[in-house]
Amino acid sequence: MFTPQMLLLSAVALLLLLTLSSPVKTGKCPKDCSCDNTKLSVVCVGKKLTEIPSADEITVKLDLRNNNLQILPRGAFLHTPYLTHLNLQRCNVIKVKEGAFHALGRLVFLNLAYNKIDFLYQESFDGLSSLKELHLDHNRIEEIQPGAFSQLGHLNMLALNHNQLVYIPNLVFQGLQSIKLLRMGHNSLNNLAPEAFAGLYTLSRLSLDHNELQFFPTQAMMRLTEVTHLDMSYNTMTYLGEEAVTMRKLRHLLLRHMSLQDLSEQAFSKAPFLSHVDLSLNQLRYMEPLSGPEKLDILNLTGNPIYCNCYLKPLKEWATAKGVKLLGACTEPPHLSEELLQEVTSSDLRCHGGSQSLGEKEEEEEQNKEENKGNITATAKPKQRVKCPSNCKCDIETHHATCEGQGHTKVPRGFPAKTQLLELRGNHFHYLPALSFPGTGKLVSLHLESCGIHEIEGGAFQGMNSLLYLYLSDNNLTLLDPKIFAGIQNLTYLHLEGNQLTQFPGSALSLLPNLFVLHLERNNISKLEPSGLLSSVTPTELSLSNNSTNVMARGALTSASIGCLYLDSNRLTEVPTSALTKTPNLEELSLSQNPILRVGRKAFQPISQSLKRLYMDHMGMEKMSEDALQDLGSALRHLTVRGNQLKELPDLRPLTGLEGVDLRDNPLLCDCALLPLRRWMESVRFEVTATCGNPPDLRGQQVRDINVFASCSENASIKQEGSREPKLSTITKPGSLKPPKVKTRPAKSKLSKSSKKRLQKKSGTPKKTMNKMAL
Ligand SMILES: *[C@@H]1O[C@H](CO)[C@@H](O)[C@H](O)[C@H]1NC(C)=O
Ligand SMILES: *[C@@H]1O[C@H](CO)[C@@H](O)[C@H](O)[C@H]1NC(C)=O
Ligand SMILES: *[C@@H]1O[C@H](CO)[C@@H](O)[C@H](O)[C@H]1NC(C)=O
Ligand SMILES: *[C@@H]1O[C@H](CO)[C@@H](O)[C@H](O)[C@H]1NC(C)=O
Ligand SMILES: *[C@@H]1O[C@H](CO)[C@@H](O)[C@H](O)[C@H]1NC(C)=O
Ligand SMILES: *[C@@H]1O[C@H](CO)[C@@H](O)[C@H](O)[C@H]1NC(C)=O
Ligand SMILES: *[C@@H]1O[C@H](CO)[C@@H](O)[C@H](O)[C@H]1NC(C)=O
Ligand SMILES: CC(=O)N[C@H]1CO[C@H](CO)[C@@H](O)[C@@H]1O
Repeated sequence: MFTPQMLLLSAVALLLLLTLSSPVKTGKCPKDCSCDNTKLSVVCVGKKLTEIPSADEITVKLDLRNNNLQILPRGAFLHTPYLTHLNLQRCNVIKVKEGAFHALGRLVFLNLAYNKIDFLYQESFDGLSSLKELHLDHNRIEEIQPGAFSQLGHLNMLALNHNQLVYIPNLVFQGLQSIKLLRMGHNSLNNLAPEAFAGLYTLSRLSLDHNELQFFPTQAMMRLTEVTHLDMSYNTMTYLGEEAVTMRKLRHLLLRHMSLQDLSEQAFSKAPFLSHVDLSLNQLRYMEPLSGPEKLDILNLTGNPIYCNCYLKPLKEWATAKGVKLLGACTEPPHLSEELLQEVTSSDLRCHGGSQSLGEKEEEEEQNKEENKGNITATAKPKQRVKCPSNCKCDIETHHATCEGQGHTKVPRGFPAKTQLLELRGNHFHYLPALSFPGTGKLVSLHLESCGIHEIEGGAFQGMNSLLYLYLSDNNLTLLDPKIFAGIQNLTYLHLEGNQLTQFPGSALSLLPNLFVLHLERNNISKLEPSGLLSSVTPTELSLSNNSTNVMARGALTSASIGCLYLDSNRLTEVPTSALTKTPNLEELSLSQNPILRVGRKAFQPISQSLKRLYMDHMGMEKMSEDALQDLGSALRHLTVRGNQLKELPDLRPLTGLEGVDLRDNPLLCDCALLPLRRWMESVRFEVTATCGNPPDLRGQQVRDINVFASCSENASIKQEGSREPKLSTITKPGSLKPPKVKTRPAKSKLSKSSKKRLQKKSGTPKKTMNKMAL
């Protein structure tokens, strides 16, 4: 009746029963391992272990690097359900069976790098519902079954680099709802299915370098709507066609060391936010100006065999006009060899026989020709013969003209027709009539700061079709004529800060459909109301800091485009929740330095899906409702409540997407009641800065550095009935914990000084990402 298999089965069952039912004693440490009961960590590194040691049930960190586990069976970690960190690097793992990680619902970090895994099953990672980081790099993965990651809804980082992937089928990454970083460099990818990246709505960084892609995988990449950084270097592409890169948020694109010989001038036309394009170490001999990206800062052409002749001239002029930094050097012709592209002047770029390229006909070109006769470096020569108004300077090479602080009382006339930047700050214009700037149709940037301007007639800027930047800061404007911006519909950046506007200039702004950034700081706007026509403008960044705004009416702001809103240093007394019901894409909000003493329930509910950075420092805030932030869920990345009067904090644990929290300078009482906060700080993988307010001898000290917790009863939070996890909400119940008993060493902060600094910087005041002047 009994077969050997059955015997074996019952033996296994018995063994399992024994293991499971054996009494769990605190302090028990598996053979060959070292245990730290303070940190609840068990370390068994390099012990030739062939099975998972049975660590204490309450173990939080388990380090099993350098062993010989080979196969991770189903339910391999059932006996350590509280694990948050598990390191299985270099364990000779060949197979991860489906369900291997069942029960590890608290695990946030799993390292399986440097093993021999070749296949990922559909359910390999089931159960890891809190996992944030998964390292699978340096394995032999050739295939991933769709659904392998479907349960990893909190995963931020997935490393699949240094494997043997050849092809990525459709929908492989479905379920990764919080993923931000995906590494797939150093594989053998030569093909990506069109829907390979479907569902990765939160991914911001992707690396696909060192693969064998021969074409830019346009279709697959189009699905990555949030990606800002993409590394495709070291692939085998030779050409980039029109609209090859169709990625609407991409800012940094690395295409180093490929075999690019040419690219369409429209290659990036569907990547409007590119600011850094690295095409270094390719085979490009020349390039056309790129159309599309309006905010390109750097174009890296280092290590390309660039031929610096007249065909490069459009690129050079475009770069100068747009403020694009061209990195790299000429290879040919010999007399320009190794000359930096940044330093070559437009007039150096000539074709054989001295002909001035491509049919330039404008007056100043003629002048240039004469001046440059027979002397390549003649651009340093004074340009007396250039047309330029008196008391002004006009530079033909850069297309800049300046009359800064020359006491002009009328706008000078007669600038070179190709002038792109006009600097007029610090004059005394007071009043600008209609058509104040004739013949400036090429102007891109106009500076009129501090000119005492108190009135501008409608149509003053008419004719400046190319204007993108207008600086009217620090003047005395109280009201804007509804037609003031007529004729400059391409304007993108408008500076009106430091005037005396008392109303939101909605009707004037309705003529600017392309406005991207609007500065209205330091005005005197006290009410924001729907009648102010805020909905007629569509900037992505709106700064209303340092006004005296005390009212923000329901529906005052209805704009799908607004992403950043700065309302700091105003007189708001509550979070303007109802004003934000129609701003579904708001990602950054600053309410710093408003007298908001209480933040109530669901204060951020209307923007809970989009809000990533929230600044509420120095408001005198005394109370934050327990569920003030809970709606924000996983979207919120940075939270600052520095410098308030908070004695208690709401539970921050539901904010699973956090990357930085600044709680400094609040009157937190640093005693055992704060242990749960300290525990949480240590359990999360980002910087939480908090300082003590009391008792007096600890005031100002970092919660992470103090050692009062050493003397707190260890069972305080661990042995609480029904919960083995630090409970943040117990902060609100000081005195519920007993005084010192067990002497233990305080855990040290694991972050290096530099990373602390970095994070402090990040979580300080709102970072104004507004664009610098591009010229
Ligand atoms: C430009 O490319 C070179 C060569 O790849 C590299 O060393 C350099 O760091 C790059 N610079 C920037 C700003 O991209
Ligand atoms: C070109 O002009 C520079 C000064 O502008 C002068 O030093 C140099 O000798 C000139 N070279 C020739 C070939 O004329
Ligand atoms: C400005 O906008 C108009 C249409 O609104 C467009 O035709 C024109 O090309 C733009 N000019 C520039 C320099 O972008
Ligand atoms: C005009 O504005 C400047 C700077 O904003 C300010 O210093 C000056 O007092 C203002 N003048 C009047 C008359 O309001
Ligand atoms: C702000 O506007 C109010 C009227 O709304 C006015 O009384 C006050 O003087 C203005 N303040 C400044 C600094 O212009
Ligand atoms: C707001 O005003 C304060 C105090 O006058 C100043 O320190 C701060 O820099 C101002 N902020 C902005 C954005 O203008
Ligand atoms: C911690 O454990 C000790 C003894 O085991 C017990 O006396 C004490 O009440 C416990 N403290 C809490 C807060 O449970
Ligand atoms: C010009 C002006 O009135 N500025 C005010 C903007 O709002 C801040 C905060 O209320 C005031 O301090 C400024 O005086």
